[in-house]
Amino acid sequence: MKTILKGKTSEVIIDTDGPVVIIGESINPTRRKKLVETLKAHDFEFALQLAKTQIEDGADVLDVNVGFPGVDDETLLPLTIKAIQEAFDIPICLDSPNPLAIEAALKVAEGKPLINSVNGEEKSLQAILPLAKEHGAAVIGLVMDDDGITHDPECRFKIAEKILNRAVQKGIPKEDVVIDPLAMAVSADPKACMVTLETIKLVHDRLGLNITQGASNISFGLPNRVELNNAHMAISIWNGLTCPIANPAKITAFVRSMDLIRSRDEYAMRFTEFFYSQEALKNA
Ligand code: THG
Repeated sequence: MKTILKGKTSEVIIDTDGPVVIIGESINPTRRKKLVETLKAHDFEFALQLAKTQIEDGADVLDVNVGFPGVDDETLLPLTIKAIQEAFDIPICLDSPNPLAIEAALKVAEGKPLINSVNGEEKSLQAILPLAKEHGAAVIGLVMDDDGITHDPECRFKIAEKILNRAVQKGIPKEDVVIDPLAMAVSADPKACMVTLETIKLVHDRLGLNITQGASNISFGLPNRVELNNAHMAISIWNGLTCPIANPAKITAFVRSMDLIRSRDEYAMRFTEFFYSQEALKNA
């Protein structure tokens, strides 16, 4: 299954049989005071710097989230996306819980973006799917619905299937639906990772769709986060995860290793290229 995303002229293929695609998470105000302050002032320099660093570190797509208390994201999300796509030819993942902000962002996004996100709630399906269809965008489906979040992988799978069916009914191609199995903190729930890993397997085996997840969600509240995230990421990728939302500075070397081990990187080309590009940056 191939989900094709586009920037101004660039193209990124998320392929269930290909290498892992990295969606850079860093343009997100969570714990980034400076991003909040600069975005409030419509000063995009810092956001552009985060974009540049993430691209150098291996991001294929950039997640853009401008959610902070009091924000007018209907104005700010499109402005931020325009600034980023004027400077960088990269596909965007539009990250907002507000359908009006998503709609405004879709009007200015170049190429073919990824909407983050729709979920199985009736009002979300009705607000987001028509926008994805109208703008020819791909969409992330979160496996929660009007009954909230279930801890049964079969129930999470059923929500994924429902989102897919509703999208296809609306005329969205099935390859443009990417499922998020809801990675959550294992410190709060000892079964959190197992539920997510099993959901990934079910969605991969039965629907064959591309799968994303927040790579660092599972380690909230714990030390040694990178090691913990990567252990979880290895099993997730083995089960069918194809496009994590992550900090590329912390995940790219690991992802290149996974691709090489899984025979998705002939002659270790991407593995070594990444190593030498990082060496060049260090010596620049
Ligand atoms: N699924 C989908 N979208 C998502 C998430 C998801 N969007 C938001 C979030 N989860 C993923 N994005 C981020 C952005 C920033 C941080 C974490 C997730 C972040 N993390 C570190 C922390 O928590 O302390 C700090 C930065 C770092 O480790 O470098 O800032 O699950 N569809």
